[in-house]
Amino acid sequence: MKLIIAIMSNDDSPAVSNALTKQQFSVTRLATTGGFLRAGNTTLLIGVEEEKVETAIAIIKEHSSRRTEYVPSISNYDLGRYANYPTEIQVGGATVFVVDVAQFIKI
Ligand code: 2BA
Repeated sequence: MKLIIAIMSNDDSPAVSNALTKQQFSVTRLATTGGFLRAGNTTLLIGVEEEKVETAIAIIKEHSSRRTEYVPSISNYDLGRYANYPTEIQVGGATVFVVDVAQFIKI
């Protein structure tokens, strides 16, 4: 058995955990904080049989891949008027660890 530890943004985690749960994976959600940015993120713990690890990672990837989004930026004065230029930002992405489970016991 393996334990998948997946750290992702709070925005992506509901879609990831819903998709995993629909596919019969068991998921524990932890509210965590990134050490560098000190911003909230979500860590999912997913205990899976070894042969299902790739399926779980594919689901995580589908719903949390790094992508480009556009947000309105601060207005710039241009051509005699103020104009809003969208700014490109990178959102999403997940950090995934897969570790061996020595024992799995439900009491
Ligand atoms: P990512 O590398 O995508 O990491 C996103 C979050 O995943 C991290 O949040 C942290 O909570 C977790 N994480 C990533 N790698 C990890 C690891 N090896 N062990 C444990 N947890 C891990 P933050 O720590 O707030 O980092 C946010 C982003 O800032 C990182 O995005 C990375 O692009 C950058 N970053 C992190 N540490 C950095 C450092 N020491 N110097 C420069 N940039 C750093």
